[in-house]
Amino acid sequence: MQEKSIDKASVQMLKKAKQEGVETAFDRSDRQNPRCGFGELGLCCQTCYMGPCRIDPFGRGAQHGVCGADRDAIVARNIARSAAVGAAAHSDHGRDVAQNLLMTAHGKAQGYEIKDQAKLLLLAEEMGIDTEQPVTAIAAQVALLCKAQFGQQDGELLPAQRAPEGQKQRWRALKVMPRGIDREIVELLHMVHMGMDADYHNLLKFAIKAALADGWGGSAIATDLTDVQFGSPVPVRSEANLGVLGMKTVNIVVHGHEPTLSEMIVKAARDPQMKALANEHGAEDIIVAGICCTANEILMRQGAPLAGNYLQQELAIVTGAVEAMVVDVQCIMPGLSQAASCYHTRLITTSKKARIPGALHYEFDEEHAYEIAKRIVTEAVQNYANRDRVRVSIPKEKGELVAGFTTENIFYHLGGRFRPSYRPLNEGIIQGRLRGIVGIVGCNNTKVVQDYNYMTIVKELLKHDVLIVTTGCSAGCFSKQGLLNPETALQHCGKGLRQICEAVGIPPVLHMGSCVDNSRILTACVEMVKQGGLGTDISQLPVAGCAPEAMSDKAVSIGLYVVASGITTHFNPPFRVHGSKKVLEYLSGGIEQELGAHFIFEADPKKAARALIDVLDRKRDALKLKPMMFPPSNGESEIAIRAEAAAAVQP
Ligand code: SF4
Ligand code: MSK
Repeated sequence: MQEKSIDKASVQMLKKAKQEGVETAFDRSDRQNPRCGFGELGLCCQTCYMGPCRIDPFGRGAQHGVCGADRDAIVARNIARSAAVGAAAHSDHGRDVAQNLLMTAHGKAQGYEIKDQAKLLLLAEEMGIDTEQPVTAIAAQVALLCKAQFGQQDGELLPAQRAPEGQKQRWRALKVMPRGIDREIVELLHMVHMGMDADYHNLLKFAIKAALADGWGGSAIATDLTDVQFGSPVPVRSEANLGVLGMKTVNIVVHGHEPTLSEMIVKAARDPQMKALANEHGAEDIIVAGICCTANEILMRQGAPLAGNYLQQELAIVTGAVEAMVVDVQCIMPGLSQAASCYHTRLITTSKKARIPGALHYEFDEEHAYEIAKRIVTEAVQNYANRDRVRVSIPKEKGELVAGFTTENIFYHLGGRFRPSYRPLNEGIIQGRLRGIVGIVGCNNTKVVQDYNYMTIVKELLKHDVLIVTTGCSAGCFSKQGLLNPETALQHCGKGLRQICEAVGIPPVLHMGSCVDNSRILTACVEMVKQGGLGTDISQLPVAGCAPEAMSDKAVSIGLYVVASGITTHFNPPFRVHGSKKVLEYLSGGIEQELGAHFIFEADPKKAARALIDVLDRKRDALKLKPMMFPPSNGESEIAIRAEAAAAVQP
């Protein structure tokens, strides 16, 4: 089982699952081997019903599909289709949050408030909305304007204007500056229809455009309006891993992405009436813990514990101690239904868009949100008596953490309440205390030992004085492993990074939220550019991205918008590009001339870390910054680091 995960709690639950005959994604993944080589290379086309068509990668068999599409068109079209789906998923999440804010403003959403009025006013000002009117009127106008961003037919997307001028000029020159979010996604879906675009470069260009509409549009709207409605995060302490579940408590695990219902469930579970009900049923309390990005949403704002990341969703049920798993949208394995049927766990779906056979369904509706949340909590409490105590085994593992960092509050941590500024961060880089910043984001994937790539890469980067920002299930890994805890994480840091973290009182890995909150990483880069001293464009900053255990279509969209925003990004398992030399070379090289960054497709996490260090060093050289102040904590020389980093870079 150690070959499946480096997380002790997961390994323990995998053994239990095996003993109890419960199938998990890890088993199903093994059964899928060997994977289809055509699919892995991106050379299988299912676009029309004359296919599926396959291109022979060795050049001996078919080199064209029935319609004549070649390998480059098929590979690029598959990526474009994936990007469209990913951008749609993120952005539809943003639209739902905007709808919730609108209904709250109209007094029609039960149990909701507008918690961050200051951020609402800032957004209203940015959008040119009159701020001299009641808060609810401002909120309604902001929500309507955000909703209008989805269907905007012409003109540039409003939130994309936040990008630095240099980047916007590149987008305009390449004609990838996005219009409305839905507009870009629909156009891309049209382009991947049979008999449409067959030019790999053009397909990728439009995929980038839709992805930019996601990153700077749909995802940014989701982040901003979630902050307005539920409060902008502030640093908060909590715990992570399956050990957060209680032996004598009703355990509710919320899983998915949208914070709208999970916030209500946390609120309902803290209601004294619900606690009294739990006591009546013999439980000491009610614990609401999260999986995946729902976990990040309620952790960042409520300090609710995180039960695990993506590959632990079934393993939480295997503890035998989960009364209800409540899911909304995205990253929810249908296999949960089978796992839940092996225990007393009630699997409860809540979105009309994501139903699972075998699950109970309590459909979410803003007008009755709190009532629905109370009914779900009641269902879980009443299920407590059905727990088979003989089969309960909760791992002890849980890591302590500090989460809750945002573009805005990093100002205060770095500069202090009276001098909020990104200056200390930029100065740290300029002076050579910090090598740069890497955003490590993304999922788990059964093709990678769970959490191994994350831990290997992060330790290497911290040692070399790289500050890390993180979101999504990557943040889940670091939460469990103590890297978000200043007390335990600093031991991994180089001297310069350690000095800064100690002086400012932050961990070296900053948890910035869920996968839509990658938009926070973009806006933090914008602030660094504005602060000055590190170039005039995001592509000049010593920053890089890394998704070493990527899994979903959303990850493809994120990868594309991050690279298109000027941030070179390591992505593994790689995009399915290896069937086309042209697409591979473009994404890992040629795209740099057009957008200022490229992809690094590297399976070995140590080499990937070195390649990321090389990216930062090259940016430092180009900016003529001072040499690094201290050697890395393992005593390696700067010359050796550079030689190894350069060797790790792909041709
Ligand atoms: Fe085959 Fe062309 Fe249809 Fe794709 S679009 S399945 S390559 S015929
Ligand atoms: S939940 S998209 S597995 S990060 Fe956002 Fe985690 Fe990836 Fe889903």
